[in-house]
Amino acid sequence: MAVDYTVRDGVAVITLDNPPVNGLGHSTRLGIVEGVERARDDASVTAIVITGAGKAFSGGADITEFNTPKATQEPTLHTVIRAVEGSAKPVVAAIHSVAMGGGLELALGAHYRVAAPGAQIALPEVKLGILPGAGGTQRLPRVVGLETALNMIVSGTPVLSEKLAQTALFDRLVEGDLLDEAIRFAKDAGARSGPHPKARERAIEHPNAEGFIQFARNSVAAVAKHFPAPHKCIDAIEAGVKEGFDHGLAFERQCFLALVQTPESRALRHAFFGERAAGKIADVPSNTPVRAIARVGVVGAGTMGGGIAMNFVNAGLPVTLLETSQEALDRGLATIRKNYESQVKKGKLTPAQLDERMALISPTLAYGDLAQADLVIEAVFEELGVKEQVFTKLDEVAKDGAILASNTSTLDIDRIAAFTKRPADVLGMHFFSPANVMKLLEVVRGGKTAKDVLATVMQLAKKIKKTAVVSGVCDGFIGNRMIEQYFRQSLFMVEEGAMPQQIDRAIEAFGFAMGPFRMSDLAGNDISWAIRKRRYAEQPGLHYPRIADRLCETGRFGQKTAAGWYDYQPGERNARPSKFVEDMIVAYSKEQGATRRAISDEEIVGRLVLSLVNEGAKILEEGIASKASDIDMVYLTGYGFPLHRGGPMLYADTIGLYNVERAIRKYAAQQNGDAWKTAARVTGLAAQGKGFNS
Ligand code: T1G
Repeated sequence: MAVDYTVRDGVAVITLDNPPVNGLGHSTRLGIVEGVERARDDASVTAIVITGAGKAFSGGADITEFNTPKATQEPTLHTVIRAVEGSAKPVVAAIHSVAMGGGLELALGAHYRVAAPGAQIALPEVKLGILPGAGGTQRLPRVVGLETALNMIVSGTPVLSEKLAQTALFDRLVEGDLLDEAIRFAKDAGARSGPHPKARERAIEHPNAEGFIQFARNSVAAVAKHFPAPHKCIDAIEAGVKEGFDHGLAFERQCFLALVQTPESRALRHAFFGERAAGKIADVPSNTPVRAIARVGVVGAGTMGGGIAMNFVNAGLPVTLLETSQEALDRGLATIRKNYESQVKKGKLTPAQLDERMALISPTLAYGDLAQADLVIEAVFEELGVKEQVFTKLDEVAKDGAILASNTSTLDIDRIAAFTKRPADVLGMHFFSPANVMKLLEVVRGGKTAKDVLATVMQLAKKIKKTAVVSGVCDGFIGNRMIEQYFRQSLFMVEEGAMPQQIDRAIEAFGFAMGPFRMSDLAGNDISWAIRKRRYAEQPGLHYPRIADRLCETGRFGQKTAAGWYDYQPGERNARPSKFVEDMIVAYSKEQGATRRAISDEEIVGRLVLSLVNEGAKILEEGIASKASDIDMVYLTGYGFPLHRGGPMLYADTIGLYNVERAIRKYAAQQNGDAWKTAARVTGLAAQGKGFNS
């Protein structure tokens, strides 16, 4: 049973014991009700304490039960809370570490609550696309006030227990032994005659509730563009304010049942578990010993090297930063300092912290200064010969056991590892620009990369707050390999009849932050031009649209030349459709003898997104990615795929692989060449009626 029951000094102690976070799964819910009834029937018991074993009071409902029969199997959380709140003997919730979601709602059903300082108190359901579904929208405003409750519920952000100590949420903040104090408190309460206080009976006081709620609605509108849950949170709170507790509770229940079925909630829950699943590698046990990383070396102080260095410095790790010239080194350090100074200006960093962080960086021109580094990451020019020089040198100077990582975005890690006598210590750590901001880190596992090296880097990624996804070795790993097909389709569609601005508008309406042409103008059209030239040389038979080459031949590299697919006013970043580019495109199509046709937004979105899905399916087939949710995490954290869609692979599941396969067949029929060879994984899963994530 996921609940322990003991009696101490006439007080029944019900301890939630359902690792890892005392999720309120069915067996835990049952245990609580049985504990309350057992205490009720025991004349020697005068009061009840509910507390949590391990690292949480409770992390809330068991999300893994959602949309399964267990989630609504009695006793539901409502039933549990009614049993607690209806107990004639006083119930004290003793909270430590974490009280979130249903866990906080359970505590709100208790008559009293005592907490240790530092406990994270939250109703984070909105982050899962739902809302507190067990009375949180009704009880929390009654104990912490309307404004604090609404902000907590709509943001889902945890508040530390001591910050709420002066509210009616807590009767006491306990510095000493929490359980001892809770039992003492319960014993005293038990000695007092009832009835004992119930949060539901308190009034919600606010001088202008209606005005505040309207203000909250206006401020939520901006952040909740693609998500229904924040609005529903406010609706449920408002129902309780206007119509009273019971009506509010019933309305909250309706909202919860509606939201938990939405694709947006499914996407957010998918991302929640996907983030955690990414850190698990099937053949690397979670207890694999890791190497100590106390000092990091970074080779290259350019945009990437500087950003990479900042990640480790931000986590308090000293970094030795190597460059080939003093001028390059000074420039790199100046950029890092400028980045920190802008954070100081925004109040995100104090001047003292800026100095502390800069002091953690040891600039050098000598490879020998990397000898003590436990991990060295190279971020030098993307050319195999240069990588060879660097890794040959690193192999000479780095200490035994040092991990040697390449930030390469496309080159073969196995070939790089072969430049050293220690291939087991070599892997890829592909950061995304700007490296100190983007959450995604592709960890590229070479054929010889040792398991403890992988485990070490995956743990280190958490420390530097990155979402690390393991990729096998192939051209472009996971993200760039897929985005290549996406850009390829965008160029085909320009040649066939669409204009850049139509394509960008269509995919941005789907939810991407930036369409392919604005993105290319931002990154620099010459970057992708260089990659295409390499591609043409490697795969001469490849059918590739050449319109982008034509653009680059005119020198229109994007924002950096104030002209790309779009025109830009000097110093401005907003993209203006370009008559020159439109004329060039029309002339090109004519030159190719192609008859331009109108292409619908639906076809644009379908071809762009399904080109990602189809390539992602091939990546799964080849074992480059081990699970579909890893691919989704790459796209959600590194490529601006809309979070409310859950990633390309979940989106494919949402529309159904049967429909994905039909659409791919349609695109293949209308477009010559090999662009649309349906992945066997798509066909296979569609035939079984399955999805990538089922
Ligand atoms: N349900 C199921 N599993 C959960 C879980 C949950 N609520 N919370 C965490 N886990 C798993 C997680 O997947 C991971 O699994 C392990 O626990 C450790 O998590 C009615 C309906 C509590 C702050 O949204 O924010 O209540 O990878 O790595 O960093 O209104 O987990 O080990 O197999 O995150 O110490 C609302 C979500 C639910 C809280 C701990 N509650 N969890 O952080 O560990 S909906 C939440 C968290 C609800 C009611 C509604 C964090 C944490 P594995 P972790 P951590």
